[in-house]
Amino acid sequence: MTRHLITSAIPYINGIKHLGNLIGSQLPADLYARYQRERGCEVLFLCATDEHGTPAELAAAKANQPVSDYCAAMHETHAQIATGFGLSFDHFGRSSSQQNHKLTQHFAGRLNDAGLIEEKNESQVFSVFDDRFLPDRYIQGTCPACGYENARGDQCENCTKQLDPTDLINPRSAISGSTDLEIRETKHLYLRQSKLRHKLDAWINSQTDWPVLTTSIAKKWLHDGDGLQDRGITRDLDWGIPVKRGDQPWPDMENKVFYVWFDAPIEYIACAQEWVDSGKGDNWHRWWRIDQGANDVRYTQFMGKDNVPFHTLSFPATLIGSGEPWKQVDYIKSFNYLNYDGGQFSTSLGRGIFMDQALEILPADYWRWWLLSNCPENSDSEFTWESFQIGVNKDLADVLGNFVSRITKFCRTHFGECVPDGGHYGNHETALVNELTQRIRDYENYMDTIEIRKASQELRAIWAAGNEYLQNVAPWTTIKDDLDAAAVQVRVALNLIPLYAILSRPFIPMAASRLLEAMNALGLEWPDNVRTALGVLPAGHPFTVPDVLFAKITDAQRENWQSRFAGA
Ligand code: B3M
Ligand code: ZN
Repeated sequence: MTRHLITSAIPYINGIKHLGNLIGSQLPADLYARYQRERGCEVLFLCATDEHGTPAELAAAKANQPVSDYCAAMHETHAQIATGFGLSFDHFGRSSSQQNHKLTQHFAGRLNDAGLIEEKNESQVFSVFDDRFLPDRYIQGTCPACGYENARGDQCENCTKQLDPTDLINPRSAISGSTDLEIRETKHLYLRQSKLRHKLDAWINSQTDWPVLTTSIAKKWLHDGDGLQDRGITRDLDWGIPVKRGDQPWPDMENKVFYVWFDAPIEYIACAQEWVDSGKGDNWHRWWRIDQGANDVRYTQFMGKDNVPFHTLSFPATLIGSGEPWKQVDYIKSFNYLNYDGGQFSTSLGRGIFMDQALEILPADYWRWWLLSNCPENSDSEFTWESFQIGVNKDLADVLGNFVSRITKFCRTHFGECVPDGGHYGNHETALVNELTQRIRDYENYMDTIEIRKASQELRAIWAAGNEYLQNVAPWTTIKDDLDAAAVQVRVALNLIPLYAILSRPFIPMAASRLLEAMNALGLEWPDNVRTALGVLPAGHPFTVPDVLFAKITDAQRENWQSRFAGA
């Protein structure tokens, strides 16, 4: 069995994330982690809050709090919401951890020893009005590559190009809006990525199975030469990881910190150390060091498309450049954007649904199902309330929920709340076993290759097969003159419930648990053999009719929510 290391892009701490952020990394990563655990694989699933850099500082200033207090409180909020959504991280770490401080400084020291760090006196944008340097997001302006007017100093959100603040056209301070800016000299460290071009090129070219979205972005920035410009990895900020070479001071670099995008991916490794130090794990090396067991780990990363350049160029440059045997990613699953009701999600305008609000109005599984089955996999996709209502009402309530309630109630009426005895499989049952066998193998293939929309369609078809079976055999008719035939039909249909619960658990874990509890069927395994799986509830096995599994969304609710989340 493969051992799976799975990481989700670590969300910035600067506020509660919206559903577009959730489906862009954490939720699909959770789907995959849960699935691989169901299949019996050993999984280490890691995520963390990304706590450094200008997003954190700006948000703390706005909240009028010291940035370390702000981050500590916000981390708890993120963690609680993640639990609410059923995100099954083995550890939810913090990029501000001591483990990450040490490891980031370690990498900087190694890169320096390898001749891959250059100290440069350089020109940085200084705001006279704000009396400070303006790194990264402290500055906004027009993107030199695509002309987008609200590009930030670190990256253009529109075209994904990584930027330096001095690249921006018509720059302005993000703190005060002031355009009274000067260029001043300051010393910084640069990672000489260009020296690693051949190694990175070879590594990216050897990844023949990556999704097109990932490879096209990686190659675009690699071959443009642009993505491989030497990149500044330090900043004139107070909050962050102090610049050191290993545990040694770095002359002339006092009062500077590492750039957030330098330390954030290193947190993937530090997070595994945190997992061990918190007592939950016993050995992180066997996940991260190929000289210590990680050579047989399969490592999969999940992220939005704007994060791809950092994961295909910058972070691999850090790992390769260190000259140490670190585990490299095997597969990068990246996502397009989810739009909201005819526009974009907007944090500043309060437009769209944020994770905390979503959980206030409906249980997590409703969101999980819609988001995953409509995820922006091959192109951007759009959340509309109509589509959400249809997805929930049809798939969850009509297909899955209705099947469960119909058969459990029918059984209760005619045989009581236990699985009926008697009868033998006929043609309908054999056909059902064959159909499910084929569909489950297809479902497994889609889940293994992380084709999420296709997997969700297959799962829906598996649910629908239950309704079709009931429709075809019609136990409500059979029972009038052949009690044995009705018994086998009911027994098969009841057994579909735990089968569905196990298959659906990666998508809708809470509803799946309720089904297994109602059917008194805990501790079941993945249905490798459908015929065997349809016998797990033997004749005489007691169950209870579960409460309504999924309530339908009414038109009134839909209209109410639509106006409530439309934004200012
Ligand atoms: N925090 C950007 C984001 O939240 C960034 C990801 C870091 S992954 C190492 O989209
Ligand atoms: Zn751009």
